[in-house]
Amino acid sequence: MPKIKLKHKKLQNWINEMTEMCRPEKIVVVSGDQQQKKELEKEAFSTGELIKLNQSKLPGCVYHRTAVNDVARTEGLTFICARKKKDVGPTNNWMSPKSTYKKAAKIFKNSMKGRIMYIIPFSMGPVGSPFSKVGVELTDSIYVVLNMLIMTRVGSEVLAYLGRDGKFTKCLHGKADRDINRRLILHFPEDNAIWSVGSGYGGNVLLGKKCLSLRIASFLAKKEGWLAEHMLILGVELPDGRIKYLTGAFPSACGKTNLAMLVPPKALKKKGYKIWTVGDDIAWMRVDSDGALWAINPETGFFGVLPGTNPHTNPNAMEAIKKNTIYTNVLLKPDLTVWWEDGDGPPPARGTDWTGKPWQPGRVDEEGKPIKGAQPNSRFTAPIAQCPSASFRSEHHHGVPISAIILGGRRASLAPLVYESFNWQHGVYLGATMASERTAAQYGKQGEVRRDPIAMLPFCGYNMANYFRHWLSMGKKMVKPPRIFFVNWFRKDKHGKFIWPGFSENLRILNWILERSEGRVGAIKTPLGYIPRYEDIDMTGLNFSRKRWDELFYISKKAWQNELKDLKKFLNKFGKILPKEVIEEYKAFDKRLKKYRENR
Ligand code: OXD
Ligand code: MN
Repeated sequence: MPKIKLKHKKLQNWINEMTEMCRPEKIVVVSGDQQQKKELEKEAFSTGELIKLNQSKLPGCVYHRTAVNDVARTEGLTFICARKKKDVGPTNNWMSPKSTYKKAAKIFKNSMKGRIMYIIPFSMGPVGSPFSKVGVELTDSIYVVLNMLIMTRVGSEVLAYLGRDGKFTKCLHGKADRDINRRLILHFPEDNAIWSVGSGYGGNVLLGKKCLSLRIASFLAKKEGWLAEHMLILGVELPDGRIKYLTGAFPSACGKTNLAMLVPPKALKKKGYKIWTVGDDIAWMRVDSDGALWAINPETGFFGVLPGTNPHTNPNAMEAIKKNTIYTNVLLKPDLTVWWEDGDGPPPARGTDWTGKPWQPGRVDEEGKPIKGAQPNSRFTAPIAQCPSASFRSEHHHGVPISAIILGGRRASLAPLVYESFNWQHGVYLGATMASERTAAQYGKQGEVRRDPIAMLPFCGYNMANYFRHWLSMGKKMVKPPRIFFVNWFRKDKHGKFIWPGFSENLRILNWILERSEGRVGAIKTPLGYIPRYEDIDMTGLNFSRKRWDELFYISKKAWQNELKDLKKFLNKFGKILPKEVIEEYKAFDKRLKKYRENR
């Protein structure tokens, strides 16, 4: 049996145990240095795990295809294995730790025979910061190693920081035979451990990301008194030179990555506005010694969706992925560059699709449906540092101070463009009751409303009712908690057209949010919360009429009453442990609605 010798006895014992079970032929510790990375790439090119892209057009870029049945997170196969079922709540899949370890061990047994097991020591957040957490991932996939090198801080420095007895999350990943019937994504919060087997898709296998930074971290955050959230972090530089930071929670397919990298519209850029991207997916937030909320992005890379990413929707992302990027499941062009739907330019005359088959525009399947060149969830993995708007604060050990928290969703006809909660408790209620309509690109029925509290439904590592309680208690720890806002960029008119232009123009709304958070501007009180006055939004360079504005902010009493009915069904799932404050807010909103007189 291959062995390595480490100073850290617990780490050593755990690796021995996992080696015993998986039986790799060799063990390699990932050092984080460039030479080793080059060798790993070379090895992956030789086996076909990776394809080298055109190095003069895409320097440092590589290409990977996953198995066709392994293209997205598999929520149905994702489990929280706490000892008591009630601790994971009604929104998580549960299995008992004891029987699950046994079941998964059978799949892991001998699964790395003839293969190499890589040991990846990694730090989520700057190495050594009190905001950060360390993990060690064991994997038999070079693709995982190369992604982790972009997404997190990896290597010898982390091992040195762990010393002889530092705490770490045990992360085990094995590709096994990638049979969907033998695929399991398992979290053992009470053991600070993750086991993922049978998948090669990013969200299931880059264990620092969703598994550690959200599911395990949310459990730890509850215990230790901080917040691990599915949120972007961005800074808005104001014309007076100050930078104010926001975090934002949005369910999938609401443009979170685009918002994190927003480019100001010309007229606002001229006035001196600028955006600083701290992160596009995860925020870890703590109350610091000044009594304010501070946030770090524990990641160092983006793992973003490609279809729909283009110079209009996200020019900064297009810039960020020109070099040193891993492309997964897109169309491969004959010149070894890449293409995806709604990307940059028309489709090539021919290419190889994400499944490895020859492709031409207009190709259809047996049912006559168009065959896509790129998988709808195809991805780029790129270093944040390559993004033109990357923040200079990403290595700061306690991150950035947060002035406002944004929650969002995709609602075609219900929610106004923006509204502000009355206070922290009301803001938590807005978070607990968040929902979004599914798009064609998502699994499930198009247009169907999916409840997704604070965008954490698939990521909360414990009972969500207690998660709401934790949020309520965090508000009491702060001297001046950030204000909480809800935004909906996706309201449509009666012709089915988006009313608000979105993208860059969203900065006008972020600006109002920041003005509100500093008490510099007034607002209109509605049953939902405070909404902006038309004249308070900086519309320089944008032709947007008051009539369209009023359409954006129309509040339909009947539609909201129906929403409350639907919401009740969701909240009832939690039974008695739902915090009384959430029920109080529900009732107060119901009462405000009853009194409300629509003016149309
Ligand atoms: C992601 C997701 O990949 O939320 O970030 O699914
Ligand atoms: Mn995400």
